[in-house]
Amino acid sequence: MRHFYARPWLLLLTLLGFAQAAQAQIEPAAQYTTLTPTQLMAWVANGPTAVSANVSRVPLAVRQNSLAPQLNPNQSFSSKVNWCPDGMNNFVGYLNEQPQFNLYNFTHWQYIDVLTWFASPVGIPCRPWVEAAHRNGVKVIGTVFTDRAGFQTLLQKDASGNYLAAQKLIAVATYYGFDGWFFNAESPMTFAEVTELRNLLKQLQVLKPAGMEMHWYDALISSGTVSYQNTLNATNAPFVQESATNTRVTDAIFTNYFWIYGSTFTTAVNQANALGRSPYDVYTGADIWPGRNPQQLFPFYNYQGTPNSGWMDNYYSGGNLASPLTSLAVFAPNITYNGGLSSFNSNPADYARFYNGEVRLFAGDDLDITTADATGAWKGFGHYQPVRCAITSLPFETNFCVGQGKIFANNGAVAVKGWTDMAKQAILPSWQWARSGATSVAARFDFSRAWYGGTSVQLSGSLAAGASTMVKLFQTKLPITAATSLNFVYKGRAAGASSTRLALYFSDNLAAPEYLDVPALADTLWTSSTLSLAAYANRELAIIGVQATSASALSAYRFNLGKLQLYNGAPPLVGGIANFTADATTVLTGQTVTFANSSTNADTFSWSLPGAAVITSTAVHATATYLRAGTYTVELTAFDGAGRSTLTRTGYITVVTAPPAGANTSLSFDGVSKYVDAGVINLSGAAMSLECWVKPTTFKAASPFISSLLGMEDGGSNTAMLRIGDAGIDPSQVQFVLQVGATTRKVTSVARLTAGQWTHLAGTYDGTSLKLYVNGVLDNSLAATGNVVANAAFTLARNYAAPRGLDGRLDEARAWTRALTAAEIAANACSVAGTSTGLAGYWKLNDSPNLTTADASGRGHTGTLTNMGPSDWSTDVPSQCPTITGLIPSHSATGLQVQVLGNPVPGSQAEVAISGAQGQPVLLSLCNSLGAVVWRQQMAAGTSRTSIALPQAAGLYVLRARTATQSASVKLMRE
Ligand SMILES: [Ca+2]
Ligand SMILES: [Ca+2]
Repeated sequence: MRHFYARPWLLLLTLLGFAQAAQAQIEPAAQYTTLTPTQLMAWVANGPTAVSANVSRVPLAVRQNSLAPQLNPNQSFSSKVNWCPDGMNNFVGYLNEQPQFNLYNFTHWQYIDVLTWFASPVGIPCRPWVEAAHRNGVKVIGTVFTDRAGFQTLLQKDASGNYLAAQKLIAVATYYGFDGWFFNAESPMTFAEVTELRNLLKQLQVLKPAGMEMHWYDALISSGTVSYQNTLNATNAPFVQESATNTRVTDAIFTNYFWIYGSTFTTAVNQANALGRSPYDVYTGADIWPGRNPQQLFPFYNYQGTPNSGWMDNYYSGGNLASPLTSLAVFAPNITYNGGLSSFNSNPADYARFYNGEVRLFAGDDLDITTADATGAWKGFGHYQPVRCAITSLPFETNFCVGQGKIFANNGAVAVKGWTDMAKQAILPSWQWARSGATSVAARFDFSRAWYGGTSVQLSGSLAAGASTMVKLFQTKLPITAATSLNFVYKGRAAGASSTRLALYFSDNLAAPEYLDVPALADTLWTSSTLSLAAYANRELAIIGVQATSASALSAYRFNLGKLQLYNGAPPLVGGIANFTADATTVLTGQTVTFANSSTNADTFSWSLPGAAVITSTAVHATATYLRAGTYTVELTAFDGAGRSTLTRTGYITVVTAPPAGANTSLSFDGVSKYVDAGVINLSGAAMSLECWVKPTTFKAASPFISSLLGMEDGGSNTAMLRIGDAGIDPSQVQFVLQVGATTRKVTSVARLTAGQWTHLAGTYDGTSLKLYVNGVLDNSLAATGNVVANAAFTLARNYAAPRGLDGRLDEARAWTRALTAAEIAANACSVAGTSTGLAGYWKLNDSPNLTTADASGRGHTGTLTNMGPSDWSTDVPSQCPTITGLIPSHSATGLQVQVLGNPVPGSQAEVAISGAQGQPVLLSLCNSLGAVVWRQQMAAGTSRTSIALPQAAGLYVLRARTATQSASVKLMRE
């Protein structure tokens, strides 16, 4: 989205810049939460880019809003709020709990209606945020933010004139459980193209399920020109409603930010009325990023010399908060995280300033939502907007967890660890913080004390004799019955006599709350108290608060509320949500998988592990071992006294058979974390070459669009590598990058690689030019003279930074200190002699199941598999090298071998590999430790793999294999 004084696309650059600023690494599971337009067009629910772990399981809560219980009842719910942090996938693009406290967070859902998950080209919201939003009744919409070529891809139609992208966008949102799309088109198109785009949007209106919303950003006009209107007018109206046919095109428009005066709003309201649409379908945009646009939040920012923190007043007719003119869109509110209001993004210890910044957005410069801020000060969005209410039925429970913390408490038992998981965010207080009475007691989230999760709510300070402080926490709409009880968990201390009371405000008498005494405070353990609300039957509970009072002067008072629960009848078993991850999702037969249980509000667990050696477990963190290759489903039921929640991860674990030792293999990388580190290699000098085979699985869809293959890039001047993709080229084009003298030279292939296809690549430098060969044929070259500068750590499948990894396979990687000739490259793609002249490092990648790979050049540059496991060895090798494939397993020529896969054996069956039988049948026999044969079977000639049934008794056995001419044996440990 555009900024004042900025060129189109600046926002995209900003967004990409944040990827480095936030230093957030997208976890592997989230790699398809952004898609290219091409990937979107190919998306299917059972395809490789559909991520089941990203499916939200929380339905959108229904809100019931009331003005009377607001701090200021003279407000309006007509004006909606679209909240649009800049670059969501860079801050919070995670599907699971992260071992990091200082990720971006949001704790004011009650003031917004829609969260735009702003990411590109096609940004899919991440489940934990969707689930947190939905619990609060907030919709989350994904983003389509691409260039002309991207939109051209999306405009493909079938023979009947149906836009395939419209179907795909609905299918993606439906599959993942989010609520629509935000369209950001900021590169010019032809009139014909932009007309097609409007037709696609119209088709989305027909296809979308009830409740889904499509928002349009004010950039293109109907001619196809980019021309920001900063309001809704006749020029951009055709993207909202087509007046000639009275056809709905989108549900809302998010206008650009370059407006100052009230006429912006008059124009928008008149245009919406003329279209027969609500003025609240217009979200007048505010870009609150410092120093960029007119809508600055705080008085220390000026616009053209004038403090402008009162710009929000323009949204209301005559300044009357009951009469909003349009809705509101807020861009870049992550100002609190990486815009200078805190250094939380780089320093976890700075959390208080981050959370204060979030409070300041909504409560104003005085950080107090109950008070009017000084003239010229920022008043806070909460001054203008009432709190929405999703607390409308019993049971209601909260543990005040903000979804991250520096501790994790499980029913008061504290583990010290930094963590973030928005899916664990509780329903948070409606006001932060609505305090009245004595100001010497403050309310805040306490990150050091929690009953469950990372935080509790704390009231602390001092009180003068007879003084009291009231803190309103929740605005609710809860029907109380004779069977309703309130349970709360608390701790605290007071240096003297004090009284803490819960305050219940009912809709029929909002002026006078009913008070419930909190039993005496104790600071050692959390106390749980339950109170009957039968006395208030048939009344509607509108506000829940807490009050601190003291008859005598009190210097040190603290009250922590860790849990609050209202329910009818027996206490509900609320909130257990099963969740888990595996330490590896692709493993070998016999390898143990450990499941990390990240369920919330649960204390007992039942695992179902079909296909594993042991198929059930009640451990918190279960382990499983699989004896046969295949894909396996894992199911966890988390109990909170009784069964509450089951999570089934279908086909979650892939079990593969290890390639036999010595087989010709390749290595599989994930594009995110896996690579091989071969240590420092010196390739500096007059000439050099790099070679490898590569089979990409996917190409990079996000900046910097690089998939590294082999070589070095240390951030200084040492640079020598083959990679795929770079800024300004297609992510499937190959690049040979080399530091020659003082200059970094790049030669890019004309050819584009094909995913799923093996290709041989070679880059050479001979002192006069860089040459790039694809499948042995010279593809491109670049003149250069000087000496190569390349003496640094040499890696396979990664350089410089983790996001530059290869998602795919590598084989036959070589580094040379001389320029190979075209004839050599063409002749030696599949193998060279380790003693070849100038060979500086040579990884045949034939080292299954080791976690190192030998340097066949004899120079000792053994590669270390990093973030990898034995299941990353693959027998998928270049089919262009058949003779090599056949020759490598040298063991078969040397004699009979028998191997137990996964030893010790945890179950009743063992998987056995046989090699070297030279075409003869094999007699397998199993002896116990006393030498008695307990099992015996003849294997047909050619058998290389079999399962054998083991006796009940654990212990040591000996497995013998025998042919007419050979015998071999191996010890087998039965667990
Ligand atoms: Ca205020
Ligand atoms: Ca190999």
